[in-house]
Amino acid sequence: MWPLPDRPLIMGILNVTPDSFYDGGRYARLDAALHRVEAMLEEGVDIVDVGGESTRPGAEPVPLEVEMERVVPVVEAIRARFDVPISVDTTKAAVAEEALKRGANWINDVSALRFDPEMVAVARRFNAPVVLMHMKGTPRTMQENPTYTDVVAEVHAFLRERVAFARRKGLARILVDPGIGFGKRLEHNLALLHHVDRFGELAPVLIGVSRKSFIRMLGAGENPEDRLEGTLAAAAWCFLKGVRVFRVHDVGAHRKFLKVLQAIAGGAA
Ligand code: HH2
Repeated sequence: MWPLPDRPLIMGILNVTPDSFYDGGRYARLDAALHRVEAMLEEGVDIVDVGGESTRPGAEPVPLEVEMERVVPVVEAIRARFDVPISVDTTKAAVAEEALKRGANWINDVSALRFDPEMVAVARRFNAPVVLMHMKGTPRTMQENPTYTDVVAEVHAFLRERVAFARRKGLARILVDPGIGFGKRLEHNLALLHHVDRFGELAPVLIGVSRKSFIRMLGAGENPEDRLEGTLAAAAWCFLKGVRVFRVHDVGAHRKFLKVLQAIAGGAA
């Protein structure tokens, strides 16, 4: 799926983990994961993002073999049954490579090619679109007192450098993501969302706000289950600010929501 179509894309989250903050444990079994993909397709998903390592604050890294065992069979089974683009949410080049060999299409690397020096070569070999996300620190430590002088300028400079690095290494299919919740306090997340259009100067923007804790901090949903309205409000803002890909748990809700926004934005009768 490149170049990106000129409409907002919905990336459906499929965490095949025991511990993700919202869907942890739900899709760890292969049949449950496949049912979830089928439901997402019925709801209008554009690309399924398969992840085998939780990156919620405080999460411990998962050993390579464990992540492989979680991700690779699921990618293979999705590819065998469904005609849907697949993204692999990993920072490990070996996981990305195996997933791409079995039919995955995109790499979603929350470390922006920093954690594994082999990742860039894998992306180049498969000519895969790559999501470069900003994170301060690692998931285990990132929420320990994150500080910025000017969060928007700092994240912009980081992503600009990462895009330049990726281009230098021969990658041409790049998206950027300011990394909501990854080493950010509430005010940092709000500033990044407020100015999210700025990142569009660098590359098409992907955003992941789905049910995240900044929504709780705004008093709009104590538990992840209660945060759909807040998620959709953030999605509406991002749509109006030119975000191209929405990484979400609730595919159907976003599809309906974006249909109406698109129609109004386009002035359709
Ligand atoms: N957020 C999460 C994971 N991967 N990738 C990108 N590009 N952008 C994001 O904002 C993003 C991401 C965290 O959310 P989730 O997958 O729902 O939870 P967990 O990390 O606990 O598995």
